Amino acid sequence: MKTSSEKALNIDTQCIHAGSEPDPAFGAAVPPIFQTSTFVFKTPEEGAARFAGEDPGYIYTRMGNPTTSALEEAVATLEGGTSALATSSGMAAVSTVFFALLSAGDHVVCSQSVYGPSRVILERDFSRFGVEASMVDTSDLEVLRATVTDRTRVVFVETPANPTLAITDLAEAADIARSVGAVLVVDNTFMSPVLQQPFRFGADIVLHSVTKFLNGHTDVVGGVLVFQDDELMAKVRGVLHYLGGTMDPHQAFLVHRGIKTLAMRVRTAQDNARAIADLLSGHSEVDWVRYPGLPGHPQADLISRQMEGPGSLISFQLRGGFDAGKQVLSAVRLPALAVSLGGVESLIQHPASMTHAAMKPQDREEAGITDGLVRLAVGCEDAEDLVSDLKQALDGLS
Ligand code: LCS
Repeated sequence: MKTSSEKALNIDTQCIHAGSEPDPAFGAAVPPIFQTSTFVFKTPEEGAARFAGEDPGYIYTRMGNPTTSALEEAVATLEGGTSALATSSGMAAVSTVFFALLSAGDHVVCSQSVYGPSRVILERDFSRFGVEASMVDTSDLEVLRATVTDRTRVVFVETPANPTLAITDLAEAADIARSVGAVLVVDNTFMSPVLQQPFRFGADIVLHSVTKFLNGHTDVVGGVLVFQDDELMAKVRGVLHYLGGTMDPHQAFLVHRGIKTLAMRVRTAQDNARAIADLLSGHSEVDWVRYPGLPGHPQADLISRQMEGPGSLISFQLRGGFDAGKQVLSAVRLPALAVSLGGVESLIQHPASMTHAAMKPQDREEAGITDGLVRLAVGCEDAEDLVSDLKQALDGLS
């Protein structure tokens, strides 16, 4: 199936077919795993032409591999991009973008609530190279507008944000970034392209931890960067290929296989999350619930404009604070007590002591990551089973 015709197809169809041309050697129906570190040149001239960029053939797996290329084509198609670069982890995608686009004296603006390490590398590591970072509430557009300067080269947004589920208006953020000549990078991990396609709102780079929904089976760590602009892609690709955070072909094969069921997994998990959010919001032991699908959400208009659905991540706090949270983490039988999200299995964790533990306590508080916040990544189990399990854990508190 050709990429040009895939663009017009629905995302459910794209998930199954994108990047899955029959293998030209034997007609294998799915892209084979080219488990090789290097590629043999027929002649010295061919090798030289490949290095010179005059022959598009493969050279060395750190710089490209057919199995990885097939995955990249699939993700680019799903996101409405023109090209993609698969990376060894989501953090390899994040750090490669920062390395490629930031120099000493540059300024970066980052959502204050993001996956902990994404901001910690800016504050702890990129600061050592003279990059200045501002962590702000990007869901407040006035704040974002007031923070960018003519030195801002990157605006990095996660929406919905990990773990507060704060939502940033992507079209407005893109305008603000553009007004100072900065690149808008959107971490779309929580939504997947099934529920949100940031290029439609003006993003320049879309990234994912494919460890999550795209792979979906809790057995691979990986990342991807997606582009619409060839020059921007070439700049990032050059850095990725030499820094070395490339994806391995076996990883790529598994992620590509996972993508075939992405749309159905995302929707099943979302249906389950809606049922669980209803239970939580009506339960007397629950202090508050954050879930973009709850009625009366203050950003309901933006949510319906920007997102195809509320997704399957829920954050909540119990009246009994973290002590009660710990009890629930131990009392649930189905969600495993583990970090990560986006797999078919439900997972539950405590961000302040786990995924966001490396942040300073004051930064966590400012970002709304309270000590009592519990994050539930809802999976694809049966909705009734999940609801009754969570209910017995909550009822056990009273
Ligand atoms: N971006 C987001 C939004 C994430 O949630 C994560 C990981 C990353 C990037 C980094 O991706 P990785 O290198 O792990 O593939 N989030 C995790 C989480 O919430 N729990 O464990 C990992």
